[in-house]
Amino acid sequence: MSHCCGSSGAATTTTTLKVEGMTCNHCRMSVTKALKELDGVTDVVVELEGKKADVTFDPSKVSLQDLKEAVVDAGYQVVD
Ligand SMILES: [Cu+2]
Repeated sequence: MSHCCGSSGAATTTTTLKVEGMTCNHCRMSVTKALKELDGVTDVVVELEGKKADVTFDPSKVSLQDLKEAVVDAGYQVVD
């Protein structure tokens, strides 16, 4: 009942979201937390000054749209 070699299950990808509305460190934390709470998101790096969020996620578990919605739900805007 075991698969052959290959220990890591998740094939993750990284995307960068452009986030508007973050003004302080608290905002950065809010966006980070909102994204990290999503199932399938493995890493989040938010840059306040760069107005962006680098998100590493498993696309089989969570979609880009889900990421955007999480940011919007937290009270910020994602721009294309
Ligand atoms: Cu703030």
